[in-house]
Amino acid sequence: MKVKMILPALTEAKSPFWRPIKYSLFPPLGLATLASYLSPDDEVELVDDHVETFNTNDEPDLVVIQVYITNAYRAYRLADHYRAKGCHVALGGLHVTSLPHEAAPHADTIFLGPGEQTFPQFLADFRRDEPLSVYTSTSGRTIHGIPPVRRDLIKRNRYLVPNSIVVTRGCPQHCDFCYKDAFFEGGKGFYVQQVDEALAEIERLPGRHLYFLDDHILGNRRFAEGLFDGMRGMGRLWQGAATVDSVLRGDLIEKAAEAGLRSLFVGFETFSPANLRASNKKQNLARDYEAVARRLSDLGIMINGSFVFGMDDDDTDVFDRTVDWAVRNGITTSTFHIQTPYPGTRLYKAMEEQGRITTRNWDLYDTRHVVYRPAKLTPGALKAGYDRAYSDFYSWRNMAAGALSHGSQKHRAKHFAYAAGWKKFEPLWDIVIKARRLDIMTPMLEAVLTKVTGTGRPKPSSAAAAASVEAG
Ligand code: B12
Ligand code: SF4
Repeated sequence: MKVKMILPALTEAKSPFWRPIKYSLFPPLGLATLASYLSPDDEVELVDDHVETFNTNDEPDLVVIQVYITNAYRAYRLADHYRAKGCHVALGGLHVTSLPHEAAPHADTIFLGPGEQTFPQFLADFRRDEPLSVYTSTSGRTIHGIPPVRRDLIKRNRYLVPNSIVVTRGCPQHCDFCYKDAFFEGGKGFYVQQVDEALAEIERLPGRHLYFLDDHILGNRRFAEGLFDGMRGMGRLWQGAATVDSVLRGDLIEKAAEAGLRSLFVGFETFSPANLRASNKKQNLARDYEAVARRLSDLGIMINGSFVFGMDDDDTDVFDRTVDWAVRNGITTSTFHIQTPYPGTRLYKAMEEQGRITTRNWDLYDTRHVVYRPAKLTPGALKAGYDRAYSDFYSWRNMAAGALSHGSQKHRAKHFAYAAGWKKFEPLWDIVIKARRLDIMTPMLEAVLTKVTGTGRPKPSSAAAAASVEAG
């Protein structure tokens, strides 16, 4: 059987004005995971529209397309194209799960939820010529004993981080704005791989650098401890994501650092307790955000701070306050978002009931556009504040100031190199991407992520000492 798997790109990723490096970070791991359920006799092609142009004149037996919210329109166009030729088109992923009725007219089969149980079931039905039109993942979700990801299908030199990996699914928390509860509805919302299987998957990855794309790598203490014990001594350098509270609790973060954690994506999101309560982000309430930054910095772990603007308690000063805090506390990179009510989430439902959704053009649901009516800000002020936050945070002055907040010379240098490398060298990234040689940048990334030792901290400046975190 001939199978084509496609990760369509969002319109913006194809624009000459956009940042190609952002879309050349990670390979299509979800599709490579699904490909592992195909038989060795199947002829499979995996294409990633973000990083390659591909032929659409072919006629595979089965076309598998992954749909995110911002690539939905292109995904539907590709689906319609292949259906018109008589190919069987299967659509799945987050957006299909949120809006099955929107996706269904473009597909022969749609999939709701994670694919590890439903896709093999569909394949068996398809081979018998009895495929269903909808498969829903409900009970019996597990990632124990899943086959190894088909990494042979990934064109490694097109990605800065070819070694992305997930060893858990979902998250134990329930934030109202997050995709998670909608995607995992009807079954378990957080489950983990077996430690030895996760370690075996890591062993299969060449080089030193890894990026765990798990929503919350510290979410299951027992699993994480086992994983980090197994990884100690492997010489890996890795990045991942976790919540504020999990960084403060116990000594898991020290174990992660010993296992090679060098940079962590942390969901600070907002300093306002009212915002935290309203979005059910309970795990951040009354947590000392500065202590999180200090603890990670002392372990030599760089921080990618996630911050959301436009929640109902935010007014015009939220942008400057957030940037000041991030710079003072040595946050290496910041990911700012304009609050975005994704369909399927409790936030979307609430906004819809209040009549506050202003557009349903999914291309704009990329956290860079205002798609609802904010409470205390005008849409224009929210967008302008968001844009300003990015340019202020990544100004040379603030990158230097943030770097200087760390105790060791090496951490300062790493911070500066990482932040500047990410935001200030676009032409260089473009050249390397065009040459399809992103692999030559990996040693540089690994050098920036090497261990920092002797992190004696400087005495906090009076400004830093005076800074307070409302949520703390
Ligand atoms: C890595 C990542 C990226 C990477 C690259 C993605 C890639 N190459 O795959 C980059 C940095 C480019 C990125 C960018 C963006 N991302 Co992103 N990203 C992620 C992240 C962290 C991990 C995705 C992943 O690999 N998961 C692991 C694999 C194994 O799971 P999976 O891909 O979901 O696949 C499984 C299922 O979905 C299902 N499945 C998927 N497709 C299909 C198809 C069929 C037929 C079947 C049967 C099953 C199936 O089966 C797979 C196995 O279970 C997720 C968060 C998350 N936890 O998912 C956010 C996430 C997907 N991103 C999100 C968003 C909003 C964006 C951006 C718009 C953000 C922005 N401001 O720019 C952009 C746009 C991306 C785009 N192309 O449209 C949202 C999506 C919300 C939504 N409702 O669609 C998420 C959920 C983050 C969040 N919490 O809000 N992202
Ligand atoms: S902690 Fe993060 S991944 Fe988990 S539910 Fe909240 S926003 Fe989603």
